[in-house]
Parts: sequence; C-alpha cells; structure tokens
Amino acid sequence: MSKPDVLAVAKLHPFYLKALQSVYAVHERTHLTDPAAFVELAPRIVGIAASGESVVTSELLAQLPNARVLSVFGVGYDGIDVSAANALGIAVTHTPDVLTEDVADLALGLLLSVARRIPQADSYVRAGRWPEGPVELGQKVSGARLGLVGLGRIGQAIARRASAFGMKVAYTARNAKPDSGYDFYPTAAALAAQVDFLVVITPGGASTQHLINADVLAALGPKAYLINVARGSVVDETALVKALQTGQIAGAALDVFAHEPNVPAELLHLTNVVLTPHMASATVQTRQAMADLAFANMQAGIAGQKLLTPVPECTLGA
Ligand code: NAP
Ligand code: 8YV
Repeated sequence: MSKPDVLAVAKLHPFYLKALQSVYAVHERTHLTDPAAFVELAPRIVGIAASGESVVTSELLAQLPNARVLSVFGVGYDGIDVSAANALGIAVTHTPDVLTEDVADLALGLLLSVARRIPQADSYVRAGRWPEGPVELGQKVSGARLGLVGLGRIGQAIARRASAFGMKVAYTARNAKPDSGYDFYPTAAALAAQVDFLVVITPGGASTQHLINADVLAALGPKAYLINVARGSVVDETALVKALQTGQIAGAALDVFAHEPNVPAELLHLTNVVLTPHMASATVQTRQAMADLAFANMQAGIAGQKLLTPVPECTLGA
C-alpha cells in the first residue's frame, strides 16, 4: 500500500523529515519547485509540515481539499493563516513547552554576551591582541533591571533565570499577571524607561509588528540594551540600526531578523551588537523533542485522533 502524502512547505529539520518519511510520502516544497506536478498531487495531500518561520496562505490551503492537519515544527506560527485553516477543516498544531528552557537559556546567553562583550573579547584574544592591554569594560548583569516584553512560557523561564542572577524583573504583556510577583507596565515604552535590559519574547505577526519602535528605543536610553529572541517583525529594524549607530541605546543582541536569513549590513559593522542565526531552540535534545511532538501531531491529525498541541486558535481536532 502506498504511503499517505504530506506536503512540506519549508526545508524541514532532518529529525522531523526523517520521522515523517518513515510513514508518509513527503513532497518537499513541490508547490514551489514543480507547480505542474503539484496540481496532480494536491488532492492527495492529507498533511502539511511547516517550520515556525513558514508562511502558509489561505490560497495554498484552499488547493489542498483533503488536508486534515498542518503541523508546525516550532512554537511560533505567525505566518500561518489559522482562521483560513479552521474554515477549511485543517487543524493547526505547534510545539510549545519542549523548547521553552533552551530559548530562555539563549536569551540569557545573549544578554550576558552583549553586556560582558564576550564575542568581542574572544575575537580580541584570537587576534593576538591581549598583550596590548585589557579589553573594554563591560556592564554588570547581576542585580540589574530586566524588562520582559512578553511573560508567557518563555518569558517566565527567562524571568526565573534572571531572578537567580539577582535581577529585578518587570514586564509588559497584553494582560497583567498579578500572581507573577513582577512589576507590570502597560506599554513597552513605559517598561523600557525603567530597565537596563529589555528582552523581547512575544509572538510575531500583525498584533506585535514594530511593537519595539523608535519611541521605545528612545525610552530605553543610552545605557540600556535590547535583546530580541521573538521574531524580527516585532522590532523596527531601521529604527534599531539608527539607535545603535547614534548611541541612543548601548547595544543589542539579536537572534531573529525581519528578513531572515538576511541581516542588515549596518549591523554587521557595529561593535555593540551580538548576532546569532535564529538558533534559540537549536540543541540536539530540543530539536529531537520538537520533531517527536510535531510528528505525533501530524499522525494524530491525519488519523483523526486527539491532537497533542493544537494552537490556541485552532477550533478543530478532537
Ligand atoms: P506564549 O506562552 O504564548 O507567550 C507570549 C507572550 O507574549 C504572552 O505573555 C503574551 O501576553 C505576550 N504578547 C502577545 N501579544 C502581545 C502584544 N501585542 N503585546 C505585548 N505582549 C504580547 O509564547 P512562548 O512560548 O513564550 O513563545 C513566544 C514567542 O517566542 C513565539 O511565538 C515565537 O515567536 C518566539 N520564539 C522564538 C524562538 C527562537 O528561536 N528565537 C524560539 C521559540 C519561540 P499575555 O500573556 O498577556 O497573553
Ligand atoms: C525554531 C522558533 O528555530 O519555535 C519557534 O517559533 O522560531 C524556533 O524554535 C523554528 O521554528 C524552526 O524552524
């Protein structure tokens, strides 16, 4: 018997791809690479596999009349048209929780890196420059004030780590969380004005587009740092480059960018930034856990069984 057909709309992580291929015939981006073959294939597709960065439009979903599930390898799904999927009877799932601790680890790693200038110091030693004298002084992290833009699963995990560093934690979110014990600010600008480090960890998409704009960066000020591990779309990159170039903020550490994998050329030449290639959940253990969960969701969705982790807006799926 032939394997059921699944469409991969992104270049999938090998762990996820391998698991899918054990059960399904996986068609890798056929809608883009071979549109003629896709016309014949589309009615046979029962599942769609995506990454957290994938864009899946209502137009593409409408071409897949027998798709039952869209399983995202990632917690973010801002590029997926979930309401169109609901309307077409396609359940959308993602991989929350299994990556929370890794993303929080990287957020703290980036914060420490930019404040203590660890990458710059590494380059200094490698370049044989230590005999010239000591490196530029860094900024103290322990005891500093941390602002979190977003206090969900990952934001809370970052807050726990920051508390262990003796940092004073405050946050903004859609809703105040009085039980958290952290100070709530109603806007990102109000929060930015009160902190030494501002960490962005909201979903992407229209509702958070440029939440961190020129006004927020001005409020953050010349002694404070921005760390973004959310989505590039949440920060106005043009305003950020300007703020970094003019010393309006002290520095930035960025794991995500507006047009990945492209990074603004200006950032590459600045010495007060630390840049990583969207790798906050990229450990062997977490990638495997994400693959296992995304695969389990795919299997459940195709079999019409209860989904493990549907996205909150998904109205379908047992
Ligand atoms: P989550 O539990 O849903 O938390 C999201 C938080 O963002 C919540 O506190 C929410 O506020 C807040 N929020 C949402 N919209 C907002 C808005 N318009 N203004 C202010 N705050 C807003 O999600 P999570 O698991 O922590 O993940 C967060 C995001 O991290 C993901 O969606 C993804 O984009 C990103 N991420 C990035 C990487 C990476 O590799 N860099 C890895 C994983 C995740 P309320 O609590 O009030 O609802
Ligand atoms: C992944 C992410 O790197 O979970 C997310 O939302 O951004 C990251 O964990 C990505 O989804 C895998 O492509």
